[in-house]
Order: sequence, then C-alpha cells, then structure tokens
Amino acid sequence: MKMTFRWYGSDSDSITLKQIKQIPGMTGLMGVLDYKAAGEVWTEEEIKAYVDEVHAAGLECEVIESVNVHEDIKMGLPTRDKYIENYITTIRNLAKYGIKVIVYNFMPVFDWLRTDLAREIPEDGSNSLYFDEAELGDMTPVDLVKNTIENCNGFTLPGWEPERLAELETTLKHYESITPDMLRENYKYFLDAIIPVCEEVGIKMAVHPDDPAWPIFGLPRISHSQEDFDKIVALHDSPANTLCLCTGSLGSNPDNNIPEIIRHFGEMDRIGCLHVRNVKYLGHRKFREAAHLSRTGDLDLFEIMKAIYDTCPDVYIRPDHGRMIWDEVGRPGYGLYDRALGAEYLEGIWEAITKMSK
Ligand SMILES: [Mn+2]
Repeated sequence: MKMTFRWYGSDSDSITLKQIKQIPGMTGLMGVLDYKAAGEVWTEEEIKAYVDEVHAAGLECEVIESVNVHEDIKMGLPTRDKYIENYITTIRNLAKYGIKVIVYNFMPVFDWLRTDLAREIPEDGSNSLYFDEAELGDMTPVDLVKNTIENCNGFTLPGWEPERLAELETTLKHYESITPDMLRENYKYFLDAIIPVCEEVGIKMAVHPDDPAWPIFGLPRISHSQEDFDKIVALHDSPANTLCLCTGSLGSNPDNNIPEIIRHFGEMDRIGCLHVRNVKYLGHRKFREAAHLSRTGDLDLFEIMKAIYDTCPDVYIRPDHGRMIWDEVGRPGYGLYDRALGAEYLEGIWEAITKMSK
C-alpha cells in the first residue's frame, strides 16, 4: 500500500508540501491541476512544473486526479473526437513525467453532490460534508450549483469549476434523451479510443464512483454498484481499465458491501487506487462524512484495509475527505488535520494487519 494525499498545487491549496511530507508514512500525492477545464490538453510544461515541485519536496507523484472528461464525450456528440484526441495527448504527456494512474469519472454534469458543505457534527462541534435528499426538495440543479460554489470558502472544488457549469441548463436538457445504456455506449467509445494508448505508455485509468451512489435529478448514472462496475470493466477488458474505489462515495448507499466489492475487483486486478474514508448514515438517502475511525461511522475500516491487504496490497490509497476540526479554514473536505489523522489511523490498521499476518 502506498499512502498518498490530494494536493491542488501551491497557488490553490492552503496546505503546503512540507506539511504533507511531515505526515508519517506519506509517500506521495494524488495530484491535480485544478485550473484545467474539461477537454483541455494538460501541457508538458504544466505537468513538469507540478511534478518537479512535488519531487523537490521529497514526495512521489504517480497518481493524477480529475482529468475531467468533456461533456460532449459523455453525451456522444459529433464534437467528441477532438476532445478524445486532447485526452489522449494529456495521457501521453502525463506518462512522460512518471504518472502511473489517472483518476476520472463518467458522471453526467455533476461530479459529486452535497446539500451542505459544513454541517456541524453535534457530538463534537466539528463539521463535515453532508447530504439529505429531502433537503433537495424544490431545489433545481442550478440552485444547488449556486449554493455549492458560494460555500467553498473561496476555493474551487473539483468538478464544480464555474466554467464547466455555465451551460448547465442546455446540458441538463440534452441528458433527458440519454438512457443509462446510451451513456454506457458513449463510455465504451471513449475507452476503446484511450485504453490502447494507456497500455502502450503504462498508465491505468481509474474511474471514480458516482457520489452519492444513486441517480439524481433524473440524470443517467452508471457507476455506483458492483454490478455497474462489472459492466464498466467489461466495456474494454484490459488491466489499464480500472476503478478508483472510493469507499465513502460507494458507501453512501448502505446496499454496497465495500469490503466485498474491494475483494471482487482486487482479485480481478482492476483497482487502480482507492480513496478511503468513512460515512455515517442518518436516514434514507441522508448521511454525513464521518471521521475515519470505524466506530464514528458505519463503514468497517479494518475490513476495508484487510480486503486491500488480501487482494491488492501494492495499491495507492489516500485518506479522503476529512472533517473541519481545530478551527481550520480550508477547502471543504480537504483540510490538513482530519485527513492527516485519517492517514495515521489507516497506517495503524495496516501495520497491525501486516504483523498479525506474518
Ligand atoms: Mn473519492
């Protein structure tokens, strides 16, 4: 297991590489160039600058996240080919600088959804990201987007870049005629074009699950269960077509048995990396992001780490969203303190499993 941390770059993150390096056990980053719009080429110069900075801090940079897929590709529009070409150029450029895994998603319009980015946890006064489908009530997708952007403490959030959302209403209208099967066909077209290039340059694509793990606003969503992922890995059968198994996103739906899903795809060698975190169920389609510690939420982090140990022990993982604690102000979900605590907790479980397995 390689423990990593998400970092947005020195211009865009409140956390420094030095702070990340000081978290015991941290080997590297899951990096992102958060200023890049979906469909744009990530140039060699941009990638080199980011990777060089990470290396200079004594950290590795083998995983890159949020190389976003242009909406025209998901919708299967005639313009998709030029965006696929750009995507392939980005894959080749990333490979030149040592990137091994690219995390992306194939969710229509919305990357992830919450109804509150800072809901107080009554037990201790910390706060975390929160979702209650009932609170969506009369909210339109446009209302929700405005709410989310206004409550980011001035930071951008992955998937919520204002440019991407400018044409929201037109895009939503277009998706009314796209069924889940049609979306999967468009997905196959994309994978058939990029996966051979990934095989050639030694990169794994890792798709992030829908978050939350069910359909929303009537949009087709095809990545939120074991059954969905079985279909995705079969769309283009290759060791380069893998999953970013996000335990909190998939785990937002209590029907998903996370350790079982990890074992299933781990044994198939189809897990490129994992985001590991906990979630607390508060009712039907209502949850908050909990601390990593198992008993503060509803996922069993020991069983999750054991499934990783047994089926994909060399994989990249990172603590995912943390709560905001100790009066930290930062990007919702991406503060330093609670994610660092999460990393140490996961490291502790890993050490115990490793020693007990000898
Ligand atoms: Mn995630």
